[in-house]
Formats: sequence, structure tokens, C-alpha cells
Amino acid sequence: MINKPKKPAVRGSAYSKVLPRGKTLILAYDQGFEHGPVDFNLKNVDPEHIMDIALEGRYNAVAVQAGVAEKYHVTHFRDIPLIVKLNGKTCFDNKDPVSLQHTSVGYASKLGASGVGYTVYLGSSREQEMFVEFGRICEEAHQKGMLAVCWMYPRGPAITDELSTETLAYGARIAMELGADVVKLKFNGDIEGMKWVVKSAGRAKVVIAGGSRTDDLEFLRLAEAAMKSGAAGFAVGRNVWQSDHPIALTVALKDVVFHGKTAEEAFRTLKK
Ligand code: FBP
Repeated sequence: MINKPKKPAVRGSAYSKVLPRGKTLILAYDQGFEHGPVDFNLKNVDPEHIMDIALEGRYNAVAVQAGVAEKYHVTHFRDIPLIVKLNGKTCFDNKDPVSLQHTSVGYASKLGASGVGYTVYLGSSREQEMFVEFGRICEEAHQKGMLAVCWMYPRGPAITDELSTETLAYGARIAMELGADVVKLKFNGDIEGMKWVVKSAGRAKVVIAGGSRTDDLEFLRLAEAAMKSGAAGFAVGRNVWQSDHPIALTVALKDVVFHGKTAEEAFRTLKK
């Protein structure tokens, strides 16, 4: 019997830093670019506040654009694994979105990143350009021992339902086939359907986006359902850093993601 390696082809410690025991909680903070400062208040507009949450909450990584990494992550270099987003777009054109690379893998590596992130809009009339860029990014990242994380968002003229199971599964599959180690998707609420999505991603790990701020229990229920579907965790932003108790919510979220607690159990601890 041949011993077959099960981990993706990432060298060094990047994989075990960001995905210890195959699970992860990533704090996403690229919304200032994607949505504009409309998501922020006087506290969370400051990237330093987000770094503090990531540190105190012991996140497995923080995902930011290069400028934020340069100016704010540098002092946390050793303590919070970094994922640098290599592309980004505004919210002005969501009908036929395209988001092209503006930062190199080499520069992300110089900033100390364990991984790079890139959004692909499956169904855009320019999806091919994003496939080509992300494929090359995976190649370069793996040569440097970094993780490639794909934000896979079906959106554009060819997409009728961004959250249909088959569309999400198709996106997960493409991300894996292009070389992603982690594929970030939105959750569609259908646990059985999402199991198929996770299967379609093969050995790429599926993490779920948090979405806009909801109440804590509802968010924890989403987390419980996502974990039941076989997801490896979350790359969450607004639900945590728009909360007025981000650390307590992080602890509750970790109870669900890493310790298998139900949403109700985690919520009871949160309320205490
Ligand atoms: P949230 O948890 O705040 O939803 O963040 C997840 C995320 O993927 C961000 O990384 C990104 O900025 C945003 O969602 C994009 O979402 P959309 O394009 O749907 O507005």
C-alpha cells in the first residue's frame, strides 16, 4: 500500500499556521476597498483596531490589502498570520464584475504573508482573465511555500442564482482545479447541498464568508450549519468587527468551529 500525501502542495509552515488541524478562522478586512468606508464606524475604520481583534481573538490569519499590511500588520508580523489580497474592485459594477491583480505574490511574500487571496467572479464576461491570473498566482504562491486562497463569488450576466448549490459547487471545483488551497464561498443555507459543494472542492478547504451583520445567535447558527456541511471554518469580517463585543463573539464562534458546540451552547456562554 502506497502512503499517499493528503495535504496540498504547500511547503513549510504556512498550511499548519493558517489551517491547524485542517480548520481555520480568518478575519477579513478588505471591505473598505470592496464596499467603501460605509461599513465602518469611528472605531473599526482604524485598521489597528482590527489587528487588535485578530491578536486578542487569536485568529488563524487576517486577510487585508497590501497597504493595510504595510502600515498596520508590520508590528504583528510574528503573531498573526497574514493573507494579502492581490486584487479588489469597487461595488460600482456588480452586474458584470471584474477584479484584476494589482499586487504581486513576491511583494506579499516580502510583507511576511503566509498566503495570498484573490477574488474570482465566476459568470462574469471576463471570468477567463481572472482564471488566468489566479492560476498563475497559485503557481507562484506554491513555489514560495504560500497558500493560495480563492474568494469564489459567482456573479455576472451568466449567473441567475449566486447561491445555487450547483453554481457554488462549480465555483469550488474551478478554484481547486486552478490550484487553490482554500476556497471562500457564501453559504446557501442547504446543509446537504453544501456537502456536495465541499466534496466538489476535493482537497481544497472550503471556508464560509460571514456576510452582513446579523444578530449573534443567527450568526452562530450559520456557523453551526456550515460546520455540519463539512466546511473548514470561516473568513469573517463585518459580523465580528461591527459587533460591540468582538472578542466574546469570536470565542463563541471558535466554540462552534473548533470545539463542535451547537449555536445555542455557544450563545449561552456568550451571554454570560
Ligand atoms: P464579510 O464577512 O464582512 O461578509 O466579509 C467577507 C467578504 O468576502 C470580504 O472579504 C469581502 O470584502 C466581502 O465579503 C465581499 O462581499 P460582497 O462582494 O458580496 O459585498
